[in-house]
Amino acid sequence: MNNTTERQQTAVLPENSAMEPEIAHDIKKFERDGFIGPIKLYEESEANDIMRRLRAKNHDRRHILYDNKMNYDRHFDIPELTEHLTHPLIVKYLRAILGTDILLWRSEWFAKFPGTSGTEWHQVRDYSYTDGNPLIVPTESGWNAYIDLTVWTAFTPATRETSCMRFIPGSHKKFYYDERKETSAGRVGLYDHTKTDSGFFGYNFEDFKIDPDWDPEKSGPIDMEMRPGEAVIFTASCVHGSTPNRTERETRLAISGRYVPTHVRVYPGLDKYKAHGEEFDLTQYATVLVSGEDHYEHNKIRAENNHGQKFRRYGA
Ligand SMILES: O=C(O)CCC(=O)C(=O)O
Repeated sequence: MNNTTERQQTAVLPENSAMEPEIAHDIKKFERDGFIGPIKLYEESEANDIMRRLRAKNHDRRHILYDNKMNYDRHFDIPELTEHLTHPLIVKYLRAILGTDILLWRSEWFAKFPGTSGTEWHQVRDYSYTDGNPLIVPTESGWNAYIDLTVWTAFTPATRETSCMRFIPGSHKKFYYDERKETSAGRVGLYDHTKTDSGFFGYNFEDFKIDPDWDPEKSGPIDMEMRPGEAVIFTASCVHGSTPNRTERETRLAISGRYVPTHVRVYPGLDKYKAHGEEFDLTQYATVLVSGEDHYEHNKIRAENNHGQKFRRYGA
C-alpha cells in the first residue's frame, strides 16, 4: 500500500491565466509534472558573458540589500540580475501559470563548488521550514493552488557531474513533506555553518517527511541536464533536489528567481526573518512588479534597483 499522505494538492491554473498558444503544450506538461524545461533564454555565448559579469560584480557589495552569506535579492544591486529576472520569456510562462499580476519576491544564487554534495530532496510550500514563520501567504486562492514559482537558470553547464536539478514528476499533487513540523536542525540559534554542505544547506529535510519510509529515489526521479542560458520553471511543491558536484574544478552556478501572484502576502507581519543562520532586515526590502497591476497593495513594491535603474514590467 502506498502510505504517503492522501492529502491532495489540486493545483489549477487561475482564471486570469494568460496563455500564449506557442507555450500551451509546455504549460500542459507543467500541470502534469510540476516543472517545465529546459527553456532557452540566452545563447551560450551570451550566458557566458553574463556569468563573467556576475562573478565580477558579486564582490562589489556596496549597494547590497543584506550583506550576509546567503546572497539573496542581488537583483537590487547587480544590474545583470535586474535584467535577467524580468526576462520577457520567463514572464510569459509565469503569466500562464500565475495569472497576469506577478511579483518577483526573492532571488538566490546556487553555486555548487567542486566536491560539494547535492541538494537534498525537498518540497516547499510557504518557506516556514526556515524558522517556523510562513514567508508567503495567499489571500485569494487556497493552499493547493499555484502560489509560488521558481525559475532556475543555469549560467554554467549543469550536468550530472557538475550538479543538475532533479525532480519527481507529478509530486506537486501530494504533500510528502510538512514544513510546519517541529525540527531543531537549522533553526535559529542551532544553525551550524559547518553543515551547509550537507542535506539542505544546514537543515535536515528528512525531519519534515510525512512518511519516513517514502523513498524519492524509488518514485521515478528525473535528472535535468542543462546548458548555460537554459532555465527550468517549477513549483517548489514539486519534490526537487540536485546531484553532487563530482568534478575537481568546475563550479556550477545557477540563479533562482521566485515569483508570486499579487494576492500573496510576502513576509507577512515581519520586519526581519532568519534563514540558513543569517538574519534578513526587511527595512529596504520590497517586491518587484514584473507583470500586470497590483490591486491588493499587500506588499511594498520597488520600481527601481539600488542604482536607480528601472525594473522591466512585461508589456509596459
Ligand atoms: O541549485 C540547487 O542545487 C537547488 C536549487 C533549489 O532547490 C531551488 O532553487 O529551489
